[in-house]
Amino acid sequence: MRNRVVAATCCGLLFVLGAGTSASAGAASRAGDFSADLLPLNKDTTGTVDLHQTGSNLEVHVSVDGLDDGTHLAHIHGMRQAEAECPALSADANMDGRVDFAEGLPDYGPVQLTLSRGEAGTMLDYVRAFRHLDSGDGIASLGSLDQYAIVIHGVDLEGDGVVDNPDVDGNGAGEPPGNEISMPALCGVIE
Ligand SMILES: [Cu+2]
Repeated sequence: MRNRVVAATCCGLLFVLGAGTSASAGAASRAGDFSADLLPLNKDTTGTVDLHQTGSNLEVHVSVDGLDDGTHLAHIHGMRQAEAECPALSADANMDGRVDFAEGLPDYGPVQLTLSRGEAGTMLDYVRAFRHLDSGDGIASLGSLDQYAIVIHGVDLEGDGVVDNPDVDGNGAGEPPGNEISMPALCGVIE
């Protein structure tokens, strides 16, 4: 039950932040292989994401090891027709030593596509297929993938070894600096 509450809180926030960006992209047929090297943001580990796009089909392979145990959301982030980047530590506006979800937004942009489906643990290794990416049907009309970035979320802030608390500050707000679920762990630009 606790996990369900956590997920609802988190995804509500992400949905709001991702709203208003669903401009339609061209319906041109696209094909290609892309990849993102996931580099440390708030967690000192690495990973890779391979993406294979054929027309309106997209297959994604997420591979990460060395995460904190617990929940790990994974998204394609970005602003259409703009270059999504991964934030530098200089984006840490409140100087708490981490680039939280909100602090990173100007660089990686809002959520465009959720890759995760409730995965948890220290290692992620899954392949997932998506469809209709160029059809403008409201799922995602992403266009060329190399304008986006991938963010893997979930960092243990309390030191209990588990990513499970969206409100470490305990004020009921679930604000990004104290949100283990939304805290970005790794980021990689799609190339
Ligand atoms: Cu995300």
